[in-house]
This record gives sequence, C-alpha cells and structure tokens, in this order.
Amino acid sequence: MSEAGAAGVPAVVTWAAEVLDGAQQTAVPVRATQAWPELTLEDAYATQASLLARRHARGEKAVGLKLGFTSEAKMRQMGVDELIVGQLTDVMQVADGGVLSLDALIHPRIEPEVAFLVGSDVDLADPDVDLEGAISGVAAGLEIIDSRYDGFRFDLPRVVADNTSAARFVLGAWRALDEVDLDDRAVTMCRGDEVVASGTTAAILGHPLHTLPRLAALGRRFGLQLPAGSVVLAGAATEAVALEPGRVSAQVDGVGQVHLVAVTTAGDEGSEL
Ligand code: OOG
Ligand code: MG
Repeated sequence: MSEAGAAGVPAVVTWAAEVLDGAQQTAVPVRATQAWPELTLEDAYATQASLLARRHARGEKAVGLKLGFTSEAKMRQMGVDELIVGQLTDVMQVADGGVLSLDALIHPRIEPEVAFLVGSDVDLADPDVDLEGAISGVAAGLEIIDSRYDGFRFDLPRVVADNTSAARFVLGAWRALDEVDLDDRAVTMCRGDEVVASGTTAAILGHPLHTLPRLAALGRRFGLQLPAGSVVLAGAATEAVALEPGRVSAQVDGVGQVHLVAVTTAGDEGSEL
C-alpha cells in the first residue's frame, strides 16, 4: 500500500473515500484523470471499505455484495479485464416495480443481473468455504450503475475505489435454486417494449454459479462478509445502457423478471408508462 497516514491507513485512501463519497452525495463527478494516480488495487479496496464505513455511519445497512466484469460484454464495454467486487446497502435497493428518481444520479446506466440469496452464514475467511452450498435462492435483477468519475471513465483501481459504480439495484421474486436451471438461459432487458440488451447466462463466466468461488476468493482477500440473508449480484451478462425516464425490465428465462420506472422531478416519465 502507499505511504501510511494516521492509524496506518494511507492518506490517499482517506482522501479518495471522502472525494468519492462527496461525488455520490452531490451528483458532481470527479475527474478520473486527476484521481489519485498512485492508487494501488489494495489501496482501492481499502478506499472502498472506507467509503462504505462512511455510508454505514450514516445509517445504511450492508445487504450484500456485487460482482463486476464477469462477462466479456462488460469487460469490453469498460476496458477492464479483471473481476471486481463491490458492496450493496439497503438504501440502494428499489422495490420491484418501484419508481426510481434519476435526480440524485450523475449519468446512470442500467444492466440485467442474476441475483443469488445467501441462505446461511458463510465464513469467507475460510479457504474451503462452500458458498454455492449456502445459496438458497435466485432471482432476475437490475443494477443501476453510476460511476462517480467524469465520462464514466476509469481503470481497475479507480472503479474498485468507487464501489464498482454501484448505485441502485432491483430484485425480482426469489426462486429456490434447486428448482431453476441457470444453464445458458436468455437474458433480455427492455425499455418499454423495445429490447435494448440481450445475452445469455452463459456469458457470466460460463454459468452464473461459477462466480461464487471467485467471489469467495475476493471476499477472503479483501475481508468482506456475507451473512445469511445477503444478496449477491453475479454481474451483467450484457452491456449496460443509459437509463432514461421510463419503464425498464429484465427477464432471465426460467428464472423470472423484474422492472422499475425511472422518473425525473420534471415529471417526464417517458411514453411507455
Ligand atoms: C462497473 C460495474 C460492473 C457488472 O455487472 O459487470 C458491473 C461499471 O461498469 O461501471 O456491475
Ligand atoms: Mg453489475
């Protein structure tokens, strides 16, 4: 890690967390080109932890973890080629079918997700942990990402520090994992009636369950936790698209569907409502 400041935390970590937290709260992006060129990946995860500690101190509750860049489509779109993990809180969750105001977001994008429900406590510090064995449910999801960097431009350490662009998420109804076949199922995202992204669950590391050992390894390396009841987003199978006012839905064949309605206070809900 970089040079340590007070309490052994590198000064750049505290500074980056404060700046990214402020950018999220004010919806004013940070210039990626000026954002801490010395930040290492270790520093970036420490920054993410510091950022989340600030949010938890404001009363937000940890509700799960999200993976990023588990599909070629996402890696290609963003120019990053390593799997990353970010953290979800209760205030990020929008009810299925709920209304999401875009006013507090910078340049939101939306992507379809496969979500898992962790049914029993797992100790990610245990190198032999069976995370798949602890999964009790699966659902279709939507993730709204909103990079706190200008132009949605970043590299690996910067997107990790920014909590992997996490902004909001929506979950469809849970299905029991053993009732669902996740192998090569169609994933479709629609804006109104128009299909805006389509892919397959096979795009997610070959099969969405393949993300779980990778998540366990990242969780162990960076000290993350996944108590019973946690949500896991396995990563988008398709590219993300710009989120504009209107209805957006995602469907994962054989699993279910989920939707939200995006609005601005100007009252422009789009024509699809
Ligand atoms: C980073 C988040 C990536 C996914 O599903 O791959 C992610 C970004 O694209 O800004 O959530
Ligand atoms: Mg995602």
